[in-house]
Amino acid sequence: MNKALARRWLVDSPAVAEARRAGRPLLALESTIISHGMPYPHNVRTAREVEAIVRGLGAEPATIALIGGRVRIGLSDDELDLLGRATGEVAKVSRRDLPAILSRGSLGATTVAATMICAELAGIEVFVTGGIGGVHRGAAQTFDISADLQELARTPVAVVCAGAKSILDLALTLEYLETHGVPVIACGQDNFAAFHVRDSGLRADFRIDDAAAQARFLRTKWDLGLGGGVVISTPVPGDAALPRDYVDRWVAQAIADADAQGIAGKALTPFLLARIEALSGGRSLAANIALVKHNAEVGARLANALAAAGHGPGEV
Ligand code: PSU
Ligand code: MN
Repeated sequence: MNKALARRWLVDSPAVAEARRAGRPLLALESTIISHGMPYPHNVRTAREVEAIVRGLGAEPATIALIGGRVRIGLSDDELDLLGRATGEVAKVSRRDLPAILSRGSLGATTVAATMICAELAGIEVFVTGGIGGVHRGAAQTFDISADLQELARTPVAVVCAGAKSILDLALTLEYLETHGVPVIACGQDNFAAFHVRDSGLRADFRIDDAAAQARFLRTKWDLGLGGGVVISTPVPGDAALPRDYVDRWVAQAIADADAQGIAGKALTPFLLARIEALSGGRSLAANIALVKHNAEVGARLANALAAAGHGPGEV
């Protein structure tokens, strides 16, 4: 691949360009969470608050989206608002969709998969999201496995998340990641997180709480040429976590509604997110906002630690 050619499709925001000049670490943020993951105006407000948290910890947020035929690395407040408001006109862009939306020059919000691709091209090693996509329940029949998992297998970016939502089959999601050699690191507890709920009941591969140790893990993987991504799972803050039995009920109802309405393909995840939010009377949104902010702290610390970490083996 000709990376110089690929980079001609990327444009840094003035703030990102300034951070690069100053040698400050960059932290990638996705935009599908803004356009398809939360309702307006909570989505835009949260995106701005997340950016402020990252800046407060000394890193520069680079929210990634497709605007005017370019991959934009870092967005202005007006651009965040555009993505959050114009939701009907913003395409949900995964790996498959990148060439369509870029060549057409229309508005696109990047999923975890597409944000990883763009972050790597932009030289950004850490990316913060809410929850990753995964193996959907019933995937044995539907084959519905998020392209996020394939991307984690191939693209060298660390993805900080609160695990994944229980709209997915979390056990199969972890199996899939294992098959493809993607390490799942738990931060703050031993188990993989389940988005609204702190504990999925499933053990992560490794527990590493300290950002410097997480950075050494990543450097070791990438120094060795192992490539690919790493999942860093950290649970929703305790005061914002939701009771598991409630979440189970909302998820079951949302999946039944999707089945009844024949919702499938890329529309399924946004449908389930919106349905759960409605069924929970907004409680899922509050948890979502709290966990994204917490993830941003974990991600910013990791971005700083990676900037400080050297390459090669440390002293034994
Ligand atoms: N899960 C969430 N919130 C989200 C998404 C997933 O809890 O906003 C979004 C992310 O952008 C993720 C995408 O990459 O949905 C996965 O979509 P699919 O399942 O269609 O691959
Ligand atoms: Mn899918």
